[in-house]
Amino acid sequence: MNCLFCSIAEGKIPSKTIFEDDRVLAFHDINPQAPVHFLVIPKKHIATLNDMTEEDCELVGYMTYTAQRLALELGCEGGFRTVFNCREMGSQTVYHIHLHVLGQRQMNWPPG
Ligand code: D5M
Repeated sequence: MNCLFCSIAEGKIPSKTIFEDDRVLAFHDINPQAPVHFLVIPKKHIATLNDMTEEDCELVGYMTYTAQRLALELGCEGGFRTVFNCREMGSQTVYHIHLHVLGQRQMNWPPG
């Protein structure tokens, strides 16, 4: 399977890693949209949120907890945004789920 984020998780493609354990990897986004912009991915390949099953609930919850913990470590105690883009209409470009974490600037609503 040819998946960019699986290759990053396997260390075959370098990334600016922030945190890694046996379940998740967090790394800085290559095209940051805020002073803090990193991605949290599961090491397990799940293509889109539509492909998540009930057995993935704990893993996705752990991704969210990792996002929160790292956002605070990176100085986002005033708030931050998390985003899962899903498929074409959600503007997903990399088909391995990833939680965007953006911070250190004022976010607006609704997003574009
Ligand atoms: O977002 C996919 C995100 O992945 C987008 O913000 C760029 C980022 N990206 C793509 N390639 C890399 C590498 N190699 N390192 C770090 N970040 C990367 P989406 O939600 O799918 O639109």
